[in-house]
Amino acid sequence: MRRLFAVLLVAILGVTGLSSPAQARDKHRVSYDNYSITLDGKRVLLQAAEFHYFRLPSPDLWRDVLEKYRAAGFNAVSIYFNWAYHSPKDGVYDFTGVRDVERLLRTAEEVGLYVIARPGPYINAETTGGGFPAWLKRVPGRARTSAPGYTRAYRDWLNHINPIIARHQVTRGTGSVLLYNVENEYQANTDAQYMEDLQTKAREDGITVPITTNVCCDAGDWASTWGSGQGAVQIPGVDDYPQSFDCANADTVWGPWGEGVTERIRADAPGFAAEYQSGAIDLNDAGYDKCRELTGPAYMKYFHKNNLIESGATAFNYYMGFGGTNWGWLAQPNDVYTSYDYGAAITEARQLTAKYDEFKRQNYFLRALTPLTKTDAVAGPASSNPALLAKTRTNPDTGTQFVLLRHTDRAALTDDSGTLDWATPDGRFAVPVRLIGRDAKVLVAGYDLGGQRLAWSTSEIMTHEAIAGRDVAVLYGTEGTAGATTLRYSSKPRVTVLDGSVSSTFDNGNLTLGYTHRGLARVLITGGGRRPALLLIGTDATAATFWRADTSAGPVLVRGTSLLRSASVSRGLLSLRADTTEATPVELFGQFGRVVVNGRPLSGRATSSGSVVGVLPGPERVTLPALRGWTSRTEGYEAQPGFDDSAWKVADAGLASDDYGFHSGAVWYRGRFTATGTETTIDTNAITGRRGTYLVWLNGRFLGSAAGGVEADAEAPQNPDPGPGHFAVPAGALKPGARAVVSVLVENMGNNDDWTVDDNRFRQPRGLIRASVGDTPVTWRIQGAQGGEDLVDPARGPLNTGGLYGERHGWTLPGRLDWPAANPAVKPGVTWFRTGFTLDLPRKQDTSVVLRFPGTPPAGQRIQLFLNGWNLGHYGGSIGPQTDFVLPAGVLLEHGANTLALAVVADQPGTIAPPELVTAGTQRGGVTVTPVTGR
Ligand code: IPT
Repeated sequence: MRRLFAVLLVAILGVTGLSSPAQARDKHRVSYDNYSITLDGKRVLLQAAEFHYFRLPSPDLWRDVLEKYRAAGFNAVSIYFNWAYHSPKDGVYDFTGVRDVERLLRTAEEVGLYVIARPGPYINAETTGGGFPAWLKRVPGRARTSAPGYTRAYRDWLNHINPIIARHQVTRGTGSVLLYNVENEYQANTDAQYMEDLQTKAREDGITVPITTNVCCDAGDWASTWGSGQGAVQIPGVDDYPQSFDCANADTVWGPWGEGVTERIRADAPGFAAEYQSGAIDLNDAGYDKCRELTGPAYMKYFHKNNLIESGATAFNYYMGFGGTNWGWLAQPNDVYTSYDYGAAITEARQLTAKYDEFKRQNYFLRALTPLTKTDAVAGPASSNPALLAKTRTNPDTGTQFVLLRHTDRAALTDDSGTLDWATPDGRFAVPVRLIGRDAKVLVAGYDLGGQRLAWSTSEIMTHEAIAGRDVAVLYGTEGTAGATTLRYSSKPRVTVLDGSVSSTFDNGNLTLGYTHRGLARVLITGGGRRPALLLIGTDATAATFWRADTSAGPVLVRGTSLLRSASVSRGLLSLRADTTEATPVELFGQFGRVVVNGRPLSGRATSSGSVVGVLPGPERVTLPALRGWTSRTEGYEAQPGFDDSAWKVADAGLASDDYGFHSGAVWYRGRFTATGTETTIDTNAITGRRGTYLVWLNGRFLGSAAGGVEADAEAPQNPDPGPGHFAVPAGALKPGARAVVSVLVENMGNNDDWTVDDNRFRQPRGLIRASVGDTPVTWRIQGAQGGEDLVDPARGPLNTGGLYGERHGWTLPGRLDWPAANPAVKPGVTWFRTGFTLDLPRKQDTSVVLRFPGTPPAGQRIQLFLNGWNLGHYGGSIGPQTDFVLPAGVLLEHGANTLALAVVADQPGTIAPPELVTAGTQRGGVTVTPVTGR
C-alpha cells in the first residue's frame, strides 16, 4: 500500500513538478519552473562542475579541489557515487577513510557548493563496470532493468547511499544537495518501471529535492517517453559533447557533434545541461594536453556562450572540472588509462590552467547577472555585417538584454566588424562591434548594475560588486580591440581616468566611455545622481587576475594571487586564505581595516582606486630527493612446478576469475596434468579488457605471452576467440606419463562498462576463458588478490591490489624489506623494485609531486607503482602514453618516510629505467593535508 502510494506520488510529481508532502517538514523548499530552479522562491543559476572523489584518494585534497571550484565561481559540484568503490562483496559496504562520502558532502557544504548527487546505480564515467561492483556479474538478471536479482542488489546499494545523501539535502537545512540524479544516459533502454522504481526508492529513503536524469545524445527521442510518461523525472538534463573525443586532432576539430545546444525535454522544467563537455577522454593516446586544447578557452567561449543564449538553460554541469586519477584498478580499460586528467580546467596534479581562467570569467558573469535566471528568446539587434550574428534573450521582468555576438558561420576564422542597430530598454543605439575568429561574446543592455544603469557595453562584464558604498565593476574585451560602454545619469557625472586611456562624452543622459582593451584601465565616476562607480576595464588576461569572495562585511575583490580560497571579516580584520606561485603584488577592494593573508599580516597602502596594495611572498624553493638505493627481487614462484598451491581455489567450474571472487588485477592459474608426450601446443584464450596481457610457463619454463582479449566490441559480442594464445611445447619438455604444470599469469585490466545495457557488457568474463594442452585433461587452481572479496586491506579497498605474489605478501606496503641492491635487468615474468625516500616539504605550501618515468613507455614492460601501499598507476608501452604519475599528498607523506614499490611484468628481457620525483607546481598556501591512513 505504502509502495502504491509512493508510486502514485512519484507519478504526480513527475507530471506536475509539485512538491511532495515530505517537503512540508522541510526547512527549505527547492522547486522550479520552466525558467530555473528556485530555492525558497529565489531563482538559482546552477553552475556546476563534475568531481569524482574516488579519483582522489586523499579527503583533505577534496577540500583543495572544491575550494578551487568555488573560487572559479562555480556554485555547485556534481558527484557520481561509485557503487563498486564501496562494495567489495555482496552485502558489504564501506564509507570510511577515502570512501567517507559523508565527509565529502560536508566539505562541499562548508565550501559553499550545491551538490548534484548522482548515485547511479549505473554511472558509466569510464570506471570499471561503469560503477557496477564486480560481484554483480554473478547476480542473475539483466542489470539496469527491473530483473529481480539486479533489483535486490541495487536496492541494497541505495539503502546505504540514499540515507547519506538525504541527510545532506538543502531541504533539510543540513547540507547542500540540491538535485538527485537517477541512472545515467538511460536512453537506449526501455524499462520505464525501473526508472520509476529508482525514484520511488529515493522518495522512500527521504530524498525530497527534485529528481533529474542525464539524457544522452538524441534527447528528442526521449521527449515523449521520459519527458512525461512512466519513469519521467522532474528535471531531465541533457549531455552534450560537441567536440567529440578526438584529442589528436585538437587543432582542427570544431564541433563535429553539433553546436552543443542543450535541448529542452520538458516544457515545465528549466533547460539543464547535465553533462556539458569540458575535457575529453584520450581515446587515441594523444595525451591530455591535447584534450585540454580540444576543449580550451576558444571552445569554451564559443560553445558555452552559444549554448547559454541559444538554449536559455539555467543549470549547467561541466564534465570534468578536475578529472583525477584512475588509481588501482578503478579504470574501465577500454577507454582510459591511469590518468583521468581529462584535459580539465584543473589538472590531475591540481594545477590551474587557462581553462580555469575562462571558467572564472564566465562563472562570475553568470553569478553577478541575476536576470539570466529568467530569459526568453527575442529578436535581437540587426547586424550591419551578415558575417556577424546577434542572438538575443531578455528577462521579461527587468527588460535586461543578453546579446550573443558570434560569427554566423561558426567555423569562421575571420576578423569582422559591424554595427548593431540595438533597441535597448534605454533607447536605440548604433553600436560598433568586432569579432576575431571563433570567439563569442555575451553583451548586456538595460541592466541595473548595482547603483548604476548600464545602457549597453561592447565589453563583457566579468562581475560587479557593491563595495564600501560604490559599485566596482570588472569589464573586459579582446586585447587590442575597441570597446565602448554607455551608462545613464540624470546629470553630467565627473569622470576621472585613474589609469589607462579612456575618452568620455555625455549626451542626453548617456555617458559613453571609449577605449581600447589593453592592460587595465580604471575609471572613477562620481556625481550624476548616483553612487560612485569604479570601472576596471581589462583584457581577458587582466580580468582573470581578479578573484571575488563574500564576507559578512560584503564582497571583496582580490587581484594578483594565484588563488583566493576564502575571505572573512571580523571586527574590521580581513583574513584571506590565498595561494601564490611567486612573490607578487596584491590589490584588495573591500571594506576592512587590517589584513592578514594565510595568517600573516599584510602591510598595505591605500591607492587612488580606493583599494589597498601590498606584496605577498611566494613559495619556498622545493628540492626533491633523488631516488636512490633501489632494491629488487624476482618472483615467479607460481611458475615453478614444485610451488605449493594447495591453499588455492580449485577452478572446477570454468576459469573466469570473477567466479572465484578475484576481480582486480593479476590472477594466477596453475594447471596440473599427466603428459602423454604427444602434446605439441598449449592453446589459451584470455579476456582482460583492452591493454591486458597474459604470460604462460610450462614446468617453470617461460613459453611466451599474448594480448588479452577485449570482447567489448558491440559489433562482435559473441567473438569466440577474443584473446588467443598458442604456445608450442618445447621438444622433449613433456615425457609420457610425467606430471607437469602449466602456469598462467593474467593481467586483468578492469571490467567493461554497460553503456548500452542490451548486451550486458559489464558481465563479460575476465581471466582465462579457455586453456588446453592437446586433449590431455588438466585440473586447474586459481589465485587472485589475497582474500578475494574478503578484503585483507579494506582501507585501500577492493580496487587496490591484484594477485601477484608480491601483492599477496605485502611487498607493496611501507617499510623496509631486506632485499639486495637492484639489478636493472628484468627477465620475462615479474620483478619487483623498491626504494624509500624521506620528504620534509615546506609547510603551509602546496607542492604537487609526480613520479616521472623517462622517455616513451617501453614495449614489453608493464609497471604498477605503489606508493606506501597505494597502487597509483600502470605504466608501459601497451598501456598508454602516460609517463607522469601524480602522487597525491596524504598518500604521499610530505613530512616523513615514503616507500615506493614497482611491480614489473615483463614479457621479454629488458632493463628498467628508474623514475624520478618532480614537482608539478608549488604554491604558498594550500590546505592542510593529513596522512591518509584509511581509517
Ligand atoms: C558520458 C557519460 O555519461 C559519462 O559518464 C562519461 O562516460 C562521459 O560520457 C565521457 O567521459 S556519455 C556521452 C559522451 C555519450
